[in-house]
Amino acid sequence: MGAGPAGLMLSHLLHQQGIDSIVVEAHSRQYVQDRVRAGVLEQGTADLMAETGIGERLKREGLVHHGVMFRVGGRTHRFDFDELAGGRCIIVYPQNKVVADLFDARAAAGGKLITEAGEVSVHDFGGAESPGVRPKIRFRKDGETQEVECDFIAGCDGFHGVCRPSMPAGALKVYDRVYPFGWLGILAEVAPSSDELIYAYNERGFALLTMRTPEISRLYLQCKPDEDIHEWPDERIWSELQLRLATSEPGWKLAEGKIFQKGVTGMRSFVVEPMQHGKLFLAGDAAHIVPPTGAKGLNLAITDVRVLADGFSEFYSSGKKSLLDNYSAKCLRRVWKVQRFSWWMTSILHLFDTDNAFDQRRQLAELDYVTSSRVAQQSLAENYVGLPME
Ligand code: RFL
Ligand code: PHB
Repeated sequence: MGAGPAGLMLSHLLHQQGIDSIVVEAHSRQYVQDRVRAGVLEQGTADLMAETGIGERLKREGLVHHGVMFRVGGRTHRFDFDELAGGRCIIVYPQNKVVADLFDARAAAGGKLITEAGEVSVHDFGGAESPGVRPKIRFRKDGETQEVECDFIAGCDGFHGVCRPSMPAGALKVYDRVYPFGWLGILAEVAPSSDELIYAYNERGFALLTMRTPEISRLYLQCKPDEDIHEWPDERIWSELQLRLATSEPGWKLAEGKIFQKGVTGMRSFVVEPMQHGKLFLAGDAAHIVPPTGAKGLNLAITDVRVLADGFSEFYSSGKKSLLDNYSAKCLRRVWKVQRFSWWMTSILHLFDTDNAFDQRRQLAELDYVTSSRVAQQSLAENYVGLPME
C-alpha cells in the first residue's frame, strides 16, 4: 500500500527475491513524483540503491558530501565526516528522483502497480482470531470496486494513510510531540551558495541552506506552524534568509534567484508501537514521523522495508516467521535512536518561544559544546551519516 519510497522500495526488494507484490497507490505517478520532500540520502540508502541495480542515475547526478556546517551567531563550524565518521558520507539526491528511479525499475520488471485507487480500505489482516482468512485490499478504480487478496499487507501509505487507523482500537500505543514552529521551504533557480549544507542558528530563528542540483538551491526558514505563505512574498523570504544566514566571514554571500516553489511544513515527532498487527505491517511515515532537521524520514522508511523484505524472504524460502515476528521490535530500536537524534537536532537549532533565560543559555552552551568537543562532533557525525542497521 502506497507508492512512496517505502512501498516502491519494498516491492523492488521483494521482486529481487522472487516474491510477487502489488502496489496500490491513491494518487498518480506524476503526483507522487512531483511532491517536494527530502533531499539527503544516508550512504546506506544510496548503497542499497546501487546494490539493487537502481543506482545509475544516482551515481551520475548525486552530490556526495563529506561534511555539513553549523553557523551559530554568524560563525561557521564544519563537521568533517572523513575525520569524524570514518569516511562515511551523505548524498544529496532528491526524493523525486529516488521515487522516479523506483517507478522505472518496477515498470521495467513488469511490476504490478495500481495508481489513482480511490476509497482504499484494508480487511481481514486480523490476528490469531482469524486463521485461514486472507487479508484483502479494496479500492475503486475506473468506476468499479476491486479487491486484491494477499498473504500480507505492508502499510506504506504515509502519515495520512488508511492502514494505521485501520488497526483495532487499543492495538497501538501512540507517542507524539508537536513542535511550536514549522519550516517555510523554497526552491530557487540559483547555484547553491555553499558546496555543503549550512544549518544556521540565529536570534531571528533557524535557517537551512541545502540544494537539489548544482543549479538549484533549496532553503528553509523556521516559521509559525500555521504560517500563511501568502504573507511571504519572495523579497521577504530572501531578506529573512540573508539575515539568518549572515556571516562576517570574508568572501561569503547568499546568492538570490527566482523562487519557483514554496510551502510550509509543520514539525512533529510521532511513533506507534508496535509496527505490526496480524498480517498488516506498518513501514515508513505510516508508523513514524521525524522533524526534518536530521534529514532522516526517507532514510528511516528505507531501513524499515529492508527489515521487512528480509522477513518476507525468510518466510517464503523456509516457512519460518522469526524475522517477521521480530520486525517491529527490530525496527523500533533503530527508530527511537533516530527519533532521539532528530529531536535533538531540532531542539538545539530552533528558537523556542520561551522567556526562560536559563533554557536559552543552556541551548547556546549545547551549540558551543557540539561545535568544540571532538566526542560530541563524532556523535553528531555518526548519527547524521546514518546509524548501522543492527
Ligand atoms: P510517503 O512518501 O508519504 O508515501 C506514502 C504513499 O502512500 C500514498 N497513500 C495511499 N495509497 C493508497 N491508499 C491510501 N489510502 C493512501 N494514502 C496515502 C501516498 O499518496 C504516498 O504516495 O511515505 P513513505 O514512503 O513512508 O516515505 C517517507 C518519506 O516520504 C518522508 O519521511 C520524507 O520525505 C521526510 N523528509 C526527509 N527525509 C529524509 O530522509 N531526508 C530529508 O532530507 C528529508 N527532508 C522530508 C524532508 C519531509 C519534508 N516534508 C514536506 C514532510 C523535508 C521536508 C520539507
Ligand atoms: C533538504 O535538502 O530538503 C533537506 C536537507 C537537510 C534537512 C532537511 C531537508 O535536514
